[in-house]
Amino acid sequence: METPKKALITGITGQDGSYLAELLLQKGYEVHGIVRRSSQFNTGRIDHLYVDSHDPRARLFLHYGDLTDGSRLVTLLEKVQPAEVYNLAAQSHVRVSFDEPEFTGLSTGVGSTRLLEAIRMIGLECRYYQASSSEMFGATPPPQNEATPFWPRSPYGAAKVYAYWMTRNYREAYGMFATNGILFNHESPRRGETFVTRKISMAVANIVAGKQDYLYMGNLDAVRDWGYAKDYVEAMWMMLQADKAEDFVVATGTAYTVKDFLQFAFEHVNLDWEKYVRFDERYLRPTEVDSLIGDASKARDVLGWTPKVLPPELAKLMVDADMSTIDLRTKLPAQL
Ligand code: NAP
Ligand code: F7E
Repeated sequence: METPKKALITGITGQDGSYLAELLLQKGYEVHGIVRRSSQFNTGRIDHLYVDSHDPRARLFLHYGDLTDGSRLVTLLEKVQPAEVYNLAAQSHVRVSFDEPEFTGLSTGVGSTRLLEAIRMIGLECRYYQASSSEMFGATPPPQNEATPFWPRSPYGAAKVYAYWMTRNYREAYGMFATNGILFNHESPRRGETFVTRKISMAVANIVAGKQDYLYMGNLDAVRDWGYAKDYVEAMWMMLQADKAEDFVVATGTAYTVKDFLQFAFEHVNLDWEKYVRFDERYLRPTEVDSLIGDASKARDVLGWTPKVLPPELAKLMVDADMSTIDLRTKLPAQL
């Protein structure tokens, strides 16, 4: 039997990590994931993939680790010897990054350098994917592509710009196969509950079930290019199969406001969003990113990647998923 290819995913417990693990397992990989130790299990998004490691069929293996702990990254890489490393771990919430700028820099920014340096130190021959973000474009007007200058508007965006350049630097300085996927917003039923699309889809489900009266929100005029996370992890994998390491924008090219998304989600259950949504300045950011609309023609032309799900359908599938699990939730999410 052929030895399976090994991949290591940081951030495997997150939205993208869980879809990527699914994809790689389907493709026959042996998947290793780094999990942070917490006082409660934090593996809810990947539990359905887990087979006890004593079982000979097990192909998903989890290891404790943290991007702020460089020596652990060295020992893990040495032990696992992955052919592909996907660095998805980050403090990924833009609003929270204003509250925790230092931690965001240490994990989202310097964490990437720790991983790249660990790979270099042990001389591991592997392909490296860095989860870069459209937030790096910040205030630069759309459409944004690989040549668009960065103008980050948050500690999160600034940390991602640093990680982007470190990835390029390791590629140019040491000849590493290190690539940046510059992904625009992507969502799913597994999206964290405090990101805007999921906050909306959960609120719709809660309102229909009579568990919530109002939805408190911030800036409804921001324009985003929302895609489906399941489509986007395929682009990550394609980037590491390419002939050479390059950077790629991944986006749908569509532009909708937060108001539009509210309308798609509420209309799906025949409700008028304006009757339920109220303003709370807590959800405003000190500096906002007004408009992100990606031009992913390079990913289409070089990798053959195209998105399958676009925002109106995305809103509906997220609402449907939250409606179908509403009875399993015992309490409302905190309005963070
Ligand atoms: P997510 O759901 O917030 O998941 C983040 C993951 O990182 C979680 O597994 C989290 O672990 C882990 N993590 C956080 N800090 C860590 C640390 N110090 N050490 C180790 N692990 C740590 O994010 P996502 O939406 O899947 O996004 C994946 C990546 O793509 C992130 O880097 C994000 O910044 C980037 N990105 C996302 C989007 C998007 O629209 N989703 C767009 C562009 C780029 P816990 O489960 O323990 O918290
Ligand atoms: O906000 C506005 C908010 O938090 C989208 C991350 O995955 O994508 C994500 O960052 C917009 C913003 O995502 C609320 O002001 C209004 O304009 O869902 P979000 P984000 O900040 O775009 C990028 C590409 C990443 O890389 C990040 O990791 O919605 N908005 N009212 C609100 N946002 C939230 N969260 N909550 C509100 O109540």
